Amino acid sequence: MIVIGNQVLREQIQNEVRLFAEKLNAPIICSLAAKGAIPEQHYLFLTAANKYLDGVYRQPVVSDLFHDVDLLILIGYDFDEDLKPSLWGHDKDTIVINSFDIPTGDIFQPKINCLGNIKESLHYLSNFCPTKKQIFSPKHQYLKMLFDKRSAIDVKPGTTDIPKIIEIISNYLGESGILCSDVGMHKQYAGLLARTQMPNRFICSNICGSFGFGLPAALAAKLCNPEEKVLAICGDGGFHSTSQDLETAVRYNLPVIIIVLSDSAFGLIKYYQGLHSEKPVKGMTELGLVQFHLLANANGMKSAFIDNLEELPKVLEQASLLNEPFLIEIPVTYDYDLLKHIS
Ligand SMILES: Cc1ncc(C[n+]2csc(CCOP(=O)(O)OP(=O)(O)O)c2C)c(N)n1
Ligand SMILES: [Mg+2]
Repeated sequence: MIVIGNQVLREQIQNEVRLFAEKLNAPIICSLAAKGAIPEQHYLFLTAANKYLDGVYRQPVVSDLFHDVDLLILIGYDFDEDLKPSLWGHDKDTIVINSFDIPTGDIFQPKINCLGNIKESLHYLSNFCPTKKQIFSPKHQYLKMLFDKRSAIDVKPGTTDIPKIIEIISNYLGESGILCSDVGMHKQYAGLLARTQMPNRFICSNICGSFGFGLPAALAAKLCNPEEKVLAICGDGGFHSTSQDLETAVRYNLPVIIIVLSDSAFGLIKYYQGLHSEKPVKGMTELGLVQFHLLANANGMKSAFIDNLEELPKVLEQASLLNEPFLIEIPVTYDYDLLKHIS
């Protein structure tokens, strides 16, 4: 299996990586930071991956993903991108191919560390690579179908269909639109489920994972790509860190769309408290109700409040036609018990 990290995008060597994978006939996964290195409909591409896969797909995906894998070739990979070696266990052989050394410390020891120009390493290694006859194991065949569909996820009654929101956003953005994600539960859904066909079309804060990233990232993405649709997806908690940039967006008239998923909570933290059977601490992870659509108006920005997801595609199109910054507030109820559904 080939595992792609963000260095591949930084060095713009995604085509060489794809050709290498095609020569080997090896399945491909990537970190959230490397989304778009390989178009997600590519016949060898399985999924962007991290530890939230099981929860988002509500079934034990991670163990099946790595079950039949005997060798992982990690290209431009940094374990800090949240695709940790613990996901595949420590009993599998690994080859790291990177242009600079990332100290792995006690986290994992690659069997071979192939350090130097990645393009040249791939070129050299491909002379020795046998081609696998069978592309996918039966488990990978099933997973490919699941990942390509994305919508195969059931939604627990009383919770919001977050995968549906991500699907609508992906449809709106098309192939070249840019999705910037803030940090929280919503980032895991967006990172694992958004369809990303081109490099640098999914932007999120990795390693530091600082929330408040989504809105300013979207403004920067729009400045760099004025012709592209740009959308920020944010949670209500993190959004407060940089919500003053609503005014920046208005002042510079940067036509980005900002979606705030409002669960009146630090959702991801509440999720972890649930996993550890802790009660959410009132006033710590649960927040008061904020009317984000009014906050946008207070900054001179138009907005919409949507409590029926059916309306979202139309509102996105209308907002896009306005050609000015626009905020959409969506109240959500996350499924905080995600992993408990896996037997
Ligand atoms: C600056 C900063 N402080 C704290 C955290 C830890 N943290 C990660 S996610 C999260 C909760 C995010 O809540 P929200 O923005 O509402 O998103 P949700 O999880 O509800 O989708 C927190 C506190 C962080 N990543 N960055
Ligand atoms: Mg929240």
